Amino acid sequence: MKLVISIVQRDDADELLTALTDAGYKATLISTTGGFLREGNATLCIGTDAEKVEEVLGIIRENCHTRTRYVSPLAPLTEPSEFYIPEPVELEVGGATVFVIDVARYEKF
Ligand code: 2BA
Repeated sequence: MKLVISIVQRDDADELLTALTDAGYKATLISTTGGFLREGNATLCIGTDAEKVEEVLGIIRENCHTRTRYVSPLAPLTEPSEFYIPEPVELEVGGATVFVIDVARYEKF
C-alpha cells in the first residue's frame, strides 16, 4: 500500500477531492500553510494500492493548475534617506507537489 501526499492550491482542492472520490478513492483533506508564501494551501492524503498510484497521479495532474503569483520582496535594511522600490518577483505556484510513500502497516478499527 502507498500513501500519496499531495500539496495543492486551495482553489483546486474541492475539484480534486470530488474527482478522487468519484473515482472511488478515499482521501483526507488537511488545511496547510506554505512555508515560503505563508499562505493557505491544501494537503490531500490518499491511501491506495500500489498499482493505483499512477491513476491517482493522473487525477491530480488533471485537476491542479499552475498559477503565476507576483510577490513583493521585503525591503532590505536601508538608511532612512535611501529609497527602496520593491520589484515584484514572479513565482510559478503549483499545480501539485506530490510525495508517494510506502505504508508499513494499515489498520482500520
Ligand atoms: P510555499 O512554500 O508557500 O511556496 C510557494 C511557491 O513559492 C513555490 O511553489 C515556489 O514557486 C516558490 N518558492 C518556494 N520556496 C522558495 C524558495 N526558497 N525560493 C524561491 N521560491 C520559492 P511550489 O514549488 O509549487 O510549492 C507550492 C507549495 O508546496 C509550497 O508552498 C509548500 O507548501 C509545498 N511544497 C513545495 N515543495 C515542498 C517540499 N519539498 N517539501 C514540503 N512542501 C513543499
